[in-house]
Amino acid sequence: MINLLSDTVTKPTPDMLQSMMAANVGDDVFREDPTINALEEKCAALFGKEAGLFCPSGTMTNQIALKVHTRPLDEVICDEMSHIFQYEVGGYAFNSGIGINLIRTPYGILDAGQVEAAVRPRFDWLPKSTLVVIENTCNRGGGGVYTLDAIRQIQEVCRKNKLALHLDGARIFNALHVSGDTPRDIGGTVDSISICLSKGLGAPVGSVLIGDQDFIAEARRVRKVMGGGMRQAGYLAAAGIYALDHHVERLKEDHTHARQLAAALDALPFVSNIRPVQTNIVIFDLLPPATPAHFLEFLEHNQVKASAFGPQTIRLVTHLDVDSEMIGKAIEVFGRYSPPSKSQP
Ligand code: TLP
Repeated sequence: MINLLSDTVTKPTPDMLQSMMAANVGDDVFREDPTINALEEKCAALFGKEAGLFCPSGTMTNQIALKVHTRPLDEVICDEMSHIFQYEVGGYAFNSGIGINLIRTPYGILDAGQVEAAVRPRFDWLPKSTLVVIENTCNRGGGGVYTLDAIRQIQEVCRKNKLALHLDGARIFNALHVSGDTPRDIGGTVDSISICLSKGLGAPVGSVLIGDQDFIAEARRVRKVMGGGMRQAGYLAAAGIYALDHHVERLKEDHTHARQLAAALDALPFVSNIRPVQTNIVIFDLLPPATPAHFLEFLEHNQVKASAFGPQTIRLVTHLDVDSEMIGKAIEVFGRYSPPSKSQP
């Protein structure tokens, strides 16, 4: 099976498994897991932040960040395509009691002017803007990347209006490959970052939230109340350390594969509106009478998996368990697809 559902589907490599098995562990709720401590320090240092917190998922790191940066009745400003709005079960309202102020953009990349316009004036009858969340790369927008300059301008709006700035960096290393910026460049522009180890980096589990000491101290308490205080999870953190050491450079292969898929799709008559491909995500629309259900069934029948990402929309994601040969095969399968005739349901 050529699984292009998501970059979350990867299995640990034999070398990663070996480093997991060899991990030195302890009880992390007592902060006695040396491998988790090392991972948290490594992530924080890489981005020039003071501290880190290992969590089971990117949803949890984002939700903790929302909770720590805000108080009930506050409002978070973000793109309408943001993961925190689309795919976290409305957790901003449930966990933090906050509202959300959505900005609409073509590919999920905000500009400072839009953010400034969304900041609420201070009246008793309005929600209070206290936080901006940006997503780099933006998943639903097709894996698009922020320029450092664009983030710095948003940072300036936040500073002027006393707003915190959180980065959902589930795929931040994909973004850095394209922008050429360093982790420290990005770390200097935002208050907190959620870094996922279980996406393109290929670890089976885990995300790390980074920020300053006070922020992470409070985040640790919120992680506990969410049930995310783990014990000997150093076995999982070891996979994260391995991934950071061995799987960052190779992300550019995933980007090449995504571009190859997009170029092949562009030539097919039933495909339209391929979003600009910058990283490892390819999003496109199917022209009727082709439908996602029909297309995905054909793919599955031919050993290729992809997902529907809207009524006429498909998403493909490349990752370390998909090599060049598999990309070639997937392209060949796409080329053999024919949409149903109009009369067919
Ligand atoms: N995204 C998943 C789905 O939820 C859509 C995927 O397959 O891409 N931020 C971003 C930008 C994400 O794309 C995701 C996962 C998360 C956060 C949440 O991470 P997990 O799955 O670890 O909770």
